Amino acid sequence: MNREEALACVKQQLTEHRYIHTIGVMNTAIELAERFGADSKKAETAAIFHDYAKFRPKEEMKQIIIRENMPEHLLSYNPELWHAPVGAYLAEQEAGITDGEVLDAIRFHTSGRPDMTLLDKVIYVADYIEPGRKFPGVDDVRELAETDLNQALIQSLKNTMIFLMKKNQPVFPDTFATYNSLVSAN
Ligand code: DGI
Ligand code: FE
Ligand code: FE
Repeated sequence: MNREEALACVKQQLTEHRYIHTIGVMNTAIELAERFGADSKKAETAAIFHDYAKFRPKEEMKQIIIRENMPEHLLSYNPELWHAPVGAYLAEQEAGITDGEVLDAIRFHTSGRPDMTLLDKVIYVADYIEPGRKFPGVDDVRELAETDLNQALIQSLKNTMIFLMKKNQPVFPDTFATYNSLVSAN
């Protein structure tokens, strides 16, 4: 599947706003891949499909999580987390994406995971800093991403956790585990 075919495939799944976000993530991910030495073609594909499942009904995502033996604790946390693992599954089943590294980058684009791959990091950070994002503190992350992908990742994880905690919302344990894996213990 070339870029145009992949974009046409996800466009049907997304709102106009989310499609524009996806284009932003794609361009940013390619830029970061080139800067930090990741595979830019894999970055392009993972970015295009990263929010593939964003608008699936919650009940459908829940059934897929159960049926496909995905981590059950996902169901006890914010349903916003579900579109990442379900998206990896559907990108394979429906869109025929088979590359395991690409599927993992989609699977972990919301929570991260301990010991993220370079491609995982590129997609996570690109999703956070693409030009359409207006989070408080996003410009600091954009600046860090000019030179240091890990620092950009740590800062975006921190911002997300602080954002959730300010709203008294639970933080998914995998997000904490990702953060912990990136900051040294001494
Ligand atoms: O799908 P996007 O909006 O492009 O971005 P995303 O996949 O990073 O989803 C972020 C949403 O997930 C945001 O509304 C916050 C929510 N969320 C809820 N709990 C957690 C969480 N995000 C992370 N990283 N960790 C959580 O524990
Ligand atoms: Fe997402
Ligand atoms: Fe996204």
